[in-house]
Amino acid sequence: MQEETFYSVRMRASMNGSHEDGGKHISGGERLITFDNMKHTVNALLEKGLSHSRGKPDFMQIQFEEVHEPVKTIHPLAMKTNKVESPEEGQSLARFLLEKAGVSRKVIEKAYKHIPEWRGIRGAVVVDIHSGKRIDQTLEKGVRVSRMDWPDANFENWALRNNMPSNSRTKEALALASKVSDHPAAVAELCWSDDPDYITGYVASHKLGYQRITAMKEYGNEDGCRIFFADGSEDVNSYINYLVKQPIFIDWGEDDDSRVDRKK
Ligand code: WAQ
Ligand code: MG
Repeated sequence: MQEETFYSVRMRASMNGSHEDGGKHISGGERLITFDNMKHTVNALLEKGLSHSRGKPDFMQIQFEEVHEPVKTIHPLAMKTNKVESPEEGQSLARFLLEKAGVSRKVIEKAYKHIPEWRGIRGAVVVDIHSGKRIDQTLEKGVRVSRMDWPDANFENWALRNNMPSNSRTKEALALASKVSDHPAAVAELCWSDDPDYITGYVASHKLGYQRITAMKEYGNEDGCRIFFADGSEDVNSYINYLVKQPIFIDWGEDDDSRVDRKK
């Protein structure tokens, strides 16, 4: 029996008006916490949106709500860092990994053709691995994965063991990728940041784990990408509902890290 009550806290910030009014997306954030962490969390999200390399927001919304669904705890994907010399090398490795994860070359190329038109989106797009078509209905908003978190003490153990700096960017990205891939409809994810000062991205899947790639674009470039490749023959609406609504905690244990490429 789960006794504690949890709260979903979400922030979004934009510039030149709200997102609805066509403003530029600056920053977003989603947390899952207990009530005693509310002040701290709201402040952390405020700080995240206020001091952002994409610009100074003139619109921000922070909201919280009690979560009624039971929280599920999952392990983080195992992580591997792939060092590359250039964005070209990074992008070609990303295509290779997507194919290894089960997305056909044809569908990968079809998705890549659309990436430029999806760059303003503040969430992710969902692409069907059979047709190569976008299958979410969220238009310029995108699907925003929410209600997941990774308690700090456990994340710090993970970071120490994996020789990673314990920064919140990696924590948030790995938590999101672990949630996204932990569903029967999930096939693979492709991501790089829209922040001009961060060029590391990743391909993630249940099978391959969280495969960081150290250069996916040039510094200064503000075009990000987040695509969830999904099996469209599964119930896509229930997948999207899972992404937005299912509360998830990440919990790492010592023996979770042998899983990269474990099916190879
Ligand atoms: N749900 C769906 N899409 C999201 C979410 C979310 N919760 N958060 C961000 N996105 C989308 C949105 O379109 C952003 O513009 C884009 O992803 C990039 O988001 O291990 O920092 O937060 O070193 O800028 C990956 C590597 C970093 C981290 C990714 O993405 C590491 C990153 P950002
Ligand atoms: Mg960003």
